[in-house]
Amino acid sequence: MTAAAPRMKISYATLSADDEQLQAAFDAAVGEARAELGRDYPMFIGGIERTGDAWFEDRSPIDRELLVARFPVGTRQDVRDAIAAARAAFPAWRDLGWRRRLEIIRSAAELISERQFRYGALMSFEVGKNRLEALGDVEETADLLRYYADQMEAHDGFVLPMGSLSEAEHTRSVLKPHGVWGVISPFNFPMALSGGPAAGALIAGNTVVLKPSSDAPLLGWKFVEAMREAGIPDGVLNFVTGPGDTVGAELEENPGIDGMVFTGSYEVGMRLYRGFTRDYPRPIITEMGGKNPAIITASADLDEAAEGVMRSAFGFDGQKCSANSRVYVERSVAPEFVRLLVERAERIVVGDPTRRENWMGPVINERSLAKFRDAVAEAKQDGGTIATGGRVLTDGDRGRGYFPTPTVVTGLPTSHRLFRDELFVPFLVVGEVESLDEALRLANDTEYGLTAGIFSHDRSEITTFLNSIQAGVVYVNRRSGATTGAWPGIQSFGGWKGSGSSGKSGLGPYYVQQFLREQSQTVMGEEPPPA
Ligand code: UN1
Repeated sequence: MTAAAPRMKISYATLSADDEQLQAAFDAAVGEARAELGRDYPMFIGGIERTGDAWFEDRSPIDRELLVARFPVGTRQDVRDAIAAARAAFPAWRDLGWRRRLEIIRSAAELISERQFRYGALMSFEVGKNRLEALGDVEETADLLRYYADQMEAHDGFVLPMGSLSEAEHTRSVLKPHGVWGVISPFNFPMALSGGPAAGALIAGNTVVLKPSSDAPLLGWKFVEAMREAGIPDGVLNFVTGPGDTVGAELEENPGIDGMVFTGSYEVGMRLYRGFTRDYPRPIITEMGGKNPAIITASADLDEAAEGVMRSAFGFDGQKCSANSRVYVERSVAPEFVRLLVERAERIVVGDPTRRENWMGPVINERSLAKFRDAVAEAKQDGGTIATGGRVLTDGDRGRGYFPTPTVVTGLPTSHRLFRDELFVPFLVVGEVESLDEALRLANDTEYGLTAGIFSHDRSEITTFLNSIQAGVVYVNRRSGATTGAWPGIQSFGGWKGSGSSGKSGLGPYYVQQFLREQSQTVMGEEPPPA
């Protein structure tokens, strides 16, 4: 970035789009990013760049004619080599000690923060995030590295003196790394959900093979770039690209992988969960989908509710597993709530998200757009009303990308599948309910349990909600996002039920421990040597 680039704290919830300095810095970064598009990038195996015979294209969802980058079509052999390199690098990385590991991770975090505009602009081209969402994703990555590093330090490397049954006995609990972790990351937070899980594993002393989404490998690559510049030793963080059914499958099946983090859909996550533990119980952290509800009671501030729902339903086109995709609103306030929501949705400007004026960009690919079209058609056919949206914009430049409009559907029965299935598009269904109890019953009647929100100004309703909602991340009266926008060290982010497997959340205080296994050490007589 240019010398004038400001250094700002950017999160999803706190940033103002009116900041002129920020907008100017982003404009400059877009120009630089554009000049950087269209290059070929290698995989990294044991610190060595590797390409191959075949390439796949990473094209921008803003404009199909825009080639963002090309990456190698990795093979099973590439993955085997990456796993072997990670195994070979493991003992030295483990024995380096956590203090030294933290220095490397923390300097990578600084590099990522310094480059927030450059990486943010590239991300905007690669996945279609608007400026603030892209900058937020980059800074979230840096904060994840910092926060997980702090965790290791706060627990003094997870060595804990235990009790003893006699004076001659010294016992401690030591958490130790497993070995090699696979990280499979999604397109929607291409940097934070590559960097966060990889950092968790690395801080704990494991080595990593990272496979990014084929829809968005570039920001995973940029994370690895920053880590390499920060001094991560060769072989500690390997990077492979290619299809799920070869590269992903090898990660799942290869016994040289000791643990796995997967973020993505419920279908793929559950298949992986079963496959990965087929022969023995290897740890696997899966973060899967959501069908996240917002409940609006008669005591809500409807303006606050409409704003919070709008931001979480349509931010990044609803392509967050935290997105708000269904609303249960008390009948008496439903018409007014829908009016306020529609008014806001219609003010959203849709278009090239690298440009300041556009708040909503494209969805990631043709398949997503088809899903959107099908949902609209199905809603109409089954008697729903398209309160706003329902269209795909194809005029001018937008015809070269995938631009749905923010869509609100009313009038469908709450038993309809559009209240049940995750779509990952800007499509929100609103159902009317008689009571909070009915809303909670419907909200919980799902295989998912990721995020949820309520808008209510009645203390007892809020208590009831907090006591009975089945979700890992919940928000009350949050104008900046009814169900989205968790931040490292502030909101732990993890799913219950079909949304996540571990019961401990990303972004939270118990994350790093999941990459470690416990050893009890009893030494008789003398004090044990340092752990
Ligand atoms: C995801 O969508 O995969 O709370 C994760 C949020 C983000 C995380 C979303 N921090 O919206």
